[in-house]
Amino acid sequence: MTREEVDGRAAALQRALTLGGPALPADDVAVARKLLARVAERSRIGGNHTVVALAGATGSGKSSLFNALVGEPVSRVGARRPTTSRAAAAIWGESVPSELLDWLDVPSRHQVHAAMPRHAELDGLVLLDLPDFDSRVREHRAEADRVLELCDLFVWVTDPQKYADAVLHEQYVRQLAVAKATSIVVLNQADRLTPEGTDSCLADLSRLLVEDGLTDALVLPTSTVVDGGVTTLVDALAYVVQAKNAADRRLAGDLRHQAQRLSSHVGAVREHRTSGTNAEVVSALAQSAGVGVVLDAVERDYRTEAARRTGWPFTRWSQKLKARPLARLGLDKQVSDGMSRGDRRVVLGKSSLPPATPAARAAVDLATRRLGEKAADGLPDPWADEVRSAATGRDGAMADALDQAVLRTPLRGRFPGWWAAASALQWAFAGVALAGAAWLIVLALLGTMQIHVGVPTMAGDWLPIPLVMLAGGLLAGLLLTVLTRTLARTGARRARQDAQERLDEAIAQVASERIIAPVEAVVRRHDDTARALGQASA
Ligand SMILES: Nc1nc2c(ncn2[C@@H]2O[C@H](COP(=O)(O)OP(=O)(O)OP(=O)(O)O)[C@@H](O)[C@H]2O)c(=O)[nH]1
Ligand SMILES: [Mg+2]
Repeated sequence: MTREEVDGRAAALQRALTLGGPALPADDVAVARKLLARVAERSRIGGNHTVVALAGATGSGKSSLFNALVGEPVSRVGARRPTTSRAAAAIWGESVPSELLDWLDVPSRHQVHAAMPRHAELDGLVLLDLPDFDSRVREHRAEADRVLELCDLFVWVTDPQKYADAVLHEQYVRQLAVAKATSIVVLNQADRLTPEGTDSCLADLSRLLVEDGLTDALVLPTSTVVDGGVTTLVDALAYVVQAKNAADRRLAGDLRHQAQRLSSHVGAVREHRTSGTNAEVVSALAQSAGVGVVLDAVERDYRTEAARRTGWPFTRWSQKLKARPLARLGLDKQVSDGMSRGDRRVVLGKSSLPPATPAARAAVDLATRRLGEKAADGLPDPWADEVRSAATGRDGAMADALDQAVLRTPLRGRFPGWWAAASALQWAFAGVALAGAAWLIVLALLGTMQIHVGVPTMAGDWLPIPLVMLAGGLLAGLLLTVLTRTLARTGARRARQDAQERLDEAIAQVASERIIAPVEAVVRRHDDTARALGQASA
């Protein structure tokens, strides 16, 4: 465990809190923030010191062990229980780490004599004697808990009578096991047992520790009343001190533990919670935007326009009296490409489309709710709620956005080339018919004046050309009108399809901006939080 790994975990946890803060339980967030502050503080004080606390029930012999290790009777060892009430520190090494001890808030400091055997091996050790951690005296418990939270490693001191105490295991060892801060357990007062008794006690204790989750704890027998009774503990402490990473291990363990706790409040990172476009939502929105009405208008508009431009010239004027279907809906305003969004809004205003029906609004609600449910699937509550409300919670702005989307969509295509050709033909036929009519009128006038002029005929001798011109011109015009109507119906259907594609695209755009994007933003924040917690607890 290196400092970089601790920093990496802390940064990841910090990121998770920043991203997921409101969606994570406030209590856990507060604990995590406190931990981050402790990590920052302990890392800042750093130094080469290893803070080891002797913790355990009253009378197990913490103070006796402390004195045995220090080599002097620094801590009071008592027959009256409990004895120790405040933490006391012993320091191996030349300098006293005042800043560290101030942070630990341990005023009682004893510098171990340099002449003590194995002094050099323990250089950098700060050993703390604590009050009994399960004390009936509340202040003792508080003091022990306070220091246990800050120390780098704790040595659980127990004895043959109390090592199996269920309450101890339940309330302390298991709690501390999660943070992996305990790695040494000593069975003190081993002198009270026979060697066989010690072995079976140690085996039993190891089994209980494994049940507590402390699988990698080092279990040692000690005695403060026999010579060499604490040698194995000194060996273990020397190893820990020289590794110089107890602080980082503890911090990393705590970070991992907190990140794991928070991880239960995020869901799995899953691809495709939202698919890019959602056909059901788009079609419901299209319905509520009145796309059906618009498309009918597009179709009729095309036919009206075709009739105006290619209809029979003699009745064409009547078409001009009719209002154009798109104009009636306010959908024929022109905007140019160069216009800003705001300008377009001003020019386009609002359409005259009827408001969405209750059925259409219900369809939108249903579709968006379904989208929200799918995206929220498997997410813990606060996230799921946030996703759902991102999908559905929206005001009247949606109706306005849809209206704007319809207004902005070009609904008329370019006029087809055949309209001009058909129109020219219509005028030509009309011209022929009018010429024939004029000719006939002239003949009739001449007839009334008793002037007889020879009339050219065709098809034998009985069909006068002016009549053929008049009838043929009219008939051809009518036939052409029938033909262009048929063509216009087909063209109108094409125009409808083209408009539908463009409208669907515009509405899909609204859906993606106003529904999918907000949902995706929540999902992304959740996923980033989950990933950050994963990194912090890896
Ligand atoms: N036989 C035996 N007695 C011990 C040993 N260690 C400590 N004792 C005795 O156990 C009693 C309690 O020792 P302390 O060191 O005061 O115990 P403590 O854990 O500091 O107790 P608190 O400060 O009250 O939490 C004293 O009477 C010690 O003499 C040991 O290894 N063997
Ligand atoms: Mg004591």
